[in-house]
Amino acid sequence: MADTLPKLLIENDGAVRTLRLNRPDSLNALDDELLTALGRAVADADKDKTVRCVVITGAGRGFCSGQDLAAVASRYTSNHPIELGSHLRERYNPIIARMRTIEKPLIASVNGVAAGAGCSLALACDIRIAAESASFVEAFVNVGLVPDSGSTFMLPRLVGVARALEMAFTGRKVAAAEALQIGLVNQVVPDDQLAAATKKLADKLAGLPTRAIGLTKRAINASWRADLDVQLDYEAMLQTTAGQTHDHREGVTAFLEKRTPKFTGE
Ligand code: T3D
Repeated sequence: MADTLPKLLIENDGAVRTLRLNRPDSLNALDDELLTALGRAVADADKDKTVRCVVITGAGRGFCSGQDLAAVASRYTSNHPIELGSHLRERYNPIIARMRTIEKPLIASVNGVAAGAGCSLALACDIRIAAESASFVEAFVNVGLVPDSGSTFMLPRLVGVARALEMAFTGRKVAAAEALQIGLVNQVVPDDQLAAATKKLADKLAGLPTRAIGLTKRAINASWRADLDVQLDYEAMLQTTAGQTHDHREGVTAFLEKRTPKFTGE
């Protein structure tokens, strides 16, 4: 049956923008229409100064089941050679790259299973908060594929090489409790408290100095390809920028005046 609902719901709550994948019948599988909408929504949130924290979550019982395999069924019934690289380069890679460079905090609120590229989507967020019933599946091997959409980059950095390889080789389901234990998620909460816990964290992050947070993300991303001397210099450069923000001046002034700072994100 064709989808009749918008495949991506965009919700604003103060300075927090939530992007809700909305194809619950397929556990929010990614077809081209949803990928296009998600790519646009991440870019829009990046450009919109009123947005100071972005949440990605799923409707229904799944977070995201990765590539919609039903939508590409025709590949497997024709004799044409299958070429997946161009699909990734065109559709997935720009979204993941933008998620890693958007200079505002990005939270995955993982409400259910995150599989294949859906797992990669969660990994590309800055912080993961998971419901107790959520799980993570590097499902690629189950369909004879290599982890993509950044999983081979993010996963070993989060959980270490041995665990990353084991998850990728076996394609087994990692439950939320184990995900917390191995550093794959930051927090696990009872299912009925996920929305409230996500809101609490998102509101907190949205009220912080957004420029400093963005520059921090830039610095930590850069550290993966730098040596210490280069990184020290980069920190000094970014601190010059942070030092010129309104929020830096406000933070120090508020401290000296013994009051709570009012950060504006500028
Ligand atoms: O261009 C390219 O192809 C390259 C890009 C590749 C990136 C990738 O993401 S490759 C990996 C693709 N994803 C998968 O292989 C995951 C497939 N799904 C599953 O393994 C399982 O569904 C889950 C582990 C995610 C969840 O299992 P479970 O038992 O909780 O649910 P279920 O019963 O399997 O699924 C519920 C429904 O969602 C079901 O539909 P139905 O029978 O109720 O009508 C199922 O077919 C549908 N569904 C789940 N995943 C997908 C999907 N439909 C389309 N595509 C899916 N990926």
